Amino acid sequence: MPTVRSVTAIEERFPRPSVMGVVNVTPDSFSDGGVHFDPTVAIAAARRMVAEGAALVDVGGESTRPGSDGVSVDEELRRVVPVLEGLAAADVPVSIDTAKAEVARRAIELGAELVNDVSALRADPDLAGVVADAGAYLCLMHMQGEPRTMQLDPRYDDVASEVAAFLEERLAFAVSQGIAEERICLDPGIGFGKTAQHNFELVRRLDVLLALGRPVLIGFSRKSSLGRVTGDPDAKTGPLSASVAAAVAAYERGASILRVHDVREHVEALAVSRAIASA
Ligand code: HH2
Repeated sequence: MPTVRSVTAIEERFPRPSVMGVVNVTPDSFSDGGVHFDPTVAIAAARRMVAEGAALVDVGGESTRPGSDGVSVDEELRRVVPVLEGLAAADVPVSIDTAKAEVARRAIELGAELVNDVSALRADPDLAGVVADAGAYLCLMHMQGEPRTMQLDPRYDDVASEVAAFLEERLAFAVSQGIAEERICLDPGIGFGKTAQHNFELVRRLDVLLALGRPVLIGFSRKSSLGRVTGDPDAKTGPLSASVAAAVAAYERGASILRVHDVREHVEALAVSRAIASA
């Protein structure tokens, strides 16, 4: 008889709303580049995020900001391994923001529970096997183009249905590779090959994505669309107030996991939204 592995569904492990704190161990991330480049600082920041109510922290060693080039496996490991070691010792729940199988494998060995792959299993043919073998959680994100050029001229006929169709196909692929569907969440990829209008429409029409039946993760925090809608047409980042508004709007339209840089403010705002919903 085949053995049936019991799996905790991602929505049980990270119930709505769960806040994912961003810890970029990079010199060049768009909003916090260099801030957490020292492992001691990154570990302290991650611990503070959990104390402020984050359900997990997302550790990334490669910037995917518009215009960025990739980094090598060795460099990415050099950046994230000391941080992952420190977080394992501190019992901090971790997600690894990587598209590389080798980085994911090492991170999972060091306790990472979730692999956050902005390439949705398109960049490294070995990544699906690493996630499947470990029984890790997985986030599949939509991106049009690649970081170096994705913001040059993004175009869609119908952004919500095209993003949903892409994620439906990547979800089927992940499941075909042995990853339990219950372990997977989906992300429309705010800012990844999208105009401000596309980003806002994706949140307004989140029901199209939710129809796929998987929890949705949204990362709108500090993104430039928020700076543009609040008055700066050349903004490279967005303010905290606008980030909180976008996260609450996404949550109220059904998002489960909110990926944010400023944990305390988002946890507090989401608590108000929840209180109103259940009053
Ligand atoms: N956004 C960024 C990076 N990883 N992962 C998911 N699932 N969703 C997102 O929206 C997302 C992501 C970009 O933001 P940040 O990590 O702050 O910057 P950088 O890529 O420059 O390190």
